[in-house]
Amino acid sequence: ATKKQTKPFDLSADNLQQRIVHHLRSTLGTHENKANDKAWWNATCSAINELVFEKLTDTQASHSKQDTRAVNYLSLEFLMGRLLSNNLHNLELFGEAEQALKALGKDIYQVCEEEPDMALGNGGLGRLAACYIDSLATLGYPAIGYGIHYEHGLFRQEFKDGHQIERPDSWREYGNPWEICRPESVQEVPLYGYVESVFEDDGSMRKVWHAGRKLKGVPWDIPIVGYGAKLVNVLRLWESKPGEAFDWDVFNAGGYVDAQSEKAQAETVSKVLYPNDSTEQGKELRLIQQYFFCACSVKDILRRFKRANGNNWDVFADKVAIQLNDTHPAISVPELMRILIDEEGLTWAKAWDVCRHTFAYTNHTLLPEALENWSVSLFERVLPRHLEIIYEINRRFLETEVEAKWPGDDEMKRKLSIIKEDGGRMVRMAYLSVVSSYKVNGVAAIHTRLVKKDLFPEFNELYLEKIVNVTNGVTPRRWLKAANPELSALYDKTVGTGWPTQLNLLKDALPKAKDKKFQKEFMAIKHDNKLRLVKEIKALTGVDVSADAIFDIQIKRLHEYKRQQLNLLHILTLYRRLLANPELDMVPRVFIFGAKAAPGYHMAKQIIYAINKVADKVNNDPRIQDKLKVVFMPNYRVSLAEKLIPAADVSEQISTAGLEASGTGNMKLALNGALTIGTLDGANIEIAEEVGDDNIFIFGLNVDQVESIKRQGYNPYDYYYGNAELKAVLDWLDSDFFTPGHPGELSDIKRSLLEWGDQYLCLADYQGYCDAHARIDVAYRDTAKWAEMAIINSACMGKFNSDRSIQDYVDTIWHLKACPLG
Ligand code: DL6
Repeated sequence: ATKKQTKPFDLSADNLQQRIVHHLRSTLGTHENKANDKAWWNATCSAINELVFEKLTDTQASHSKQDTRAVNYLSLEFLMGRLLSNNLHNLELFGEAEQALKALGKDIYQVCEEEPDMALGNGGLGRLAACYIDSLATLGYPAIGYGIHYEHGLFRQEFKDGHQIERPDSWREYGNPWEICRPESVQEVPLYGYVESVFEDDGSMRKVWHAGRKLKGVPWDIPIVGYGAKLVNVLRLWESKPGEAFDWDVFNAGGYVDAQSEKAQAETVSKVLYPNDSTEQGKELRLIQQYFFCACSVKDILRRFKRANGNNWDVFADKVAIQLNDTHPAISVPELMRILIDEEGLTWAKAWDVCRHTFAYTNHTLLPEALENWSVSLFERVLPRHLEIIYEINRRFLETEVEAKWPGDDEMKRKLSIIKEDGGRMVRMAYLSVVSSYKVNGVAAIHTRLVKKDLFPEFNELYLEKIVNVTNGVTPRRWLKAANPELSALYDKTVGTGWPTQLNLLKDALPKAKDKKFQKEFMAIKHDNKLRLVKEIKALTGVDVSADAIFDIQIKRLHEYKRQQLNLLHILTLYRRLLANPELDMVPRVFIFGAKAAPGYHMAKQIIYAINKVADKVNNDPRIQDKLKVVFMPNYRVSLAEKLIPAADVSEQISTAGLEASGTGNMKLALNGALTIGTLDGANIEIAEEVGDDNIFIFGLNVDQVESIKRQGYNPYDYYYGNAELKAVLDWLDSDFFTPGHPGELSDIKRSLLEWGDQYLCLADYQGYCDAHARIDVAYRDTAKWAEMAIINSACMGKFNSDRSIQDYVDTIWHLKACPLG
């Protein structure tokens, strides 16, 4: 076990207590006697910020002095969750803060509950970005996250008669203590207009973009405290405002109302996060959002570069790495080209060389609907100069690189063109990203294999070393240390306190996996966490559940490929069996769901409705003697995940093989001692390699089998007619059993699985899935064996530390040098 380092801030609880009281009085203008919990939370944040902002300033000074290469992580989403508890843990001040608040009569957990989640993301992609900036800071790498300062994050989900209702999320309605506005770094963002060719006296020609509209990007900085506070990096989020020039004329001419409406239009750009976890296609506002944050970020990057290096463009790529988190920020490539050529006067060749050594791109999905294509006509209207640049990138790419590799092959040129010509002209943002980047990565081994084989096979042939794998990871600070304090303490005691950074150290607990005393301690912690969740379930859903049941949890976005509907079919199967035989010998199960559906995704919303309706029935049916419970937790988000994950016995990772790029919930759940029931998909495969096949419940078709069954012509009716239980549960959905008086309300689910072709092969995997659950039922009865398996799962998650992922990025893509403070 590693020795505990000295703390980054040697603050006593007493000292912290004084600072909290000071802020309560002088920052918030209230008093201990009348302050509510929100004020206590605010005062605690302010007390912590005294330290955080000091470190932030030191970090910035040190980085600009050292001027080493930094990574700029561009992401349309950062799903941060709450910051107070995380920051306290990373500063190693949680214990002191707990004591300080206790002395003031406050419970720290209750105070932390006051913080609204920063839900500036949809799901996996955004949460990954949050884990990565935590790891970058922890490892001491110079890095800055760039994104949008959405006024409204992902919608708040409520259920009304089982249906999902979306309500606005106003996370910063009453301010946010973690951010500071930086008016000195405001950027201007041009849009629309036309491009003029200006001929110079020397016969040369340059392009001038006359924008039709200008926005202002106002930066808000959120400090990112690394664990051990080696440094404090920044997440810089841009808020849109009207440009300086344009509304004053209208205003002065008496058009006060018109000026206000222009202001509102400009502010719309950072108003809301698009609530889809695959891409919103063709929406002008979405394109503007993407360009808005890329333009601000690229200008900000250039400003910092020029401050240190002037116009020495030869060293640009030595100092600057820009990571494109999926294709959403891909427009930053033509933006950098535009600035270098039109404003800085570089030749095309030089500018392209700079770009090609600067950008790298992460692909997060193979789903065709998520691959961004923008219509050429929309592009032309909104970003006319960028379209010209993309045309030129494409022309040169096809005429030189593709021609050299496949001479005279016009079909190949058509296939690889960044501009798709058939079925309406489109800009293929993924192709633009691959062509412009020096590295492209997938997010799990199987995913990268499929990116190479199915998504970009020709690019993989053309650029031999370009596509690489970096398997995702999660930060153990948030997802174990902060979320599961009891298990953390057990690990501290067992393997020492170094594990929050060296997660492989958890393996030192493996020899204790069979130790009865250790098993008892480990499972007692799980039980405590389950008891806490029992209360939360009661508070949020009104349902009583027992902590002695198996807690079987599926938490992730609602999507047909993630197959919550398959989980439902199995629940219906158990329910049917219990109705036929109430004495059926089964370990009681609580099936717990958490998921938001995109507001326009009909089938996803139907699945939520169906689960809620089945839950109503099952939970109130005395015949089954509480052996089965189903709960759908409303408003799934990071802070709810932190309560669910430590309490899970079973982790549902049941996507159709080949469709979940990686998954990260699978890692968090296993780290907290849940056993996975899963397909051979995404990072499940690597989890199985780490924990061993005996400690995971794998079922279903693998990627090759999925391909072959589809090739042969998949017919879901074969499974329907060939499996009486399956047929019965599907037919059940047509009745009004779950929706009394309204037969057919759940029929769309059956239709999608039969008439509409069962695109995600639920019926093919149904029996294997039920059998795997039966194996879980057997395994859980052997409490010692189950405990051993749970311990092995948790202790073997070292690989999935996001610090390891970041180190992989550093070694294979970014090549950064760690620059911790002093
Ligand atoms: O890489 C992070 C995360 C993966 O773990 C998930 O498997 C994948 O579905 C998710 N993708 C998205 C949507 N992507 N786009 N575009 O969130 O990325």
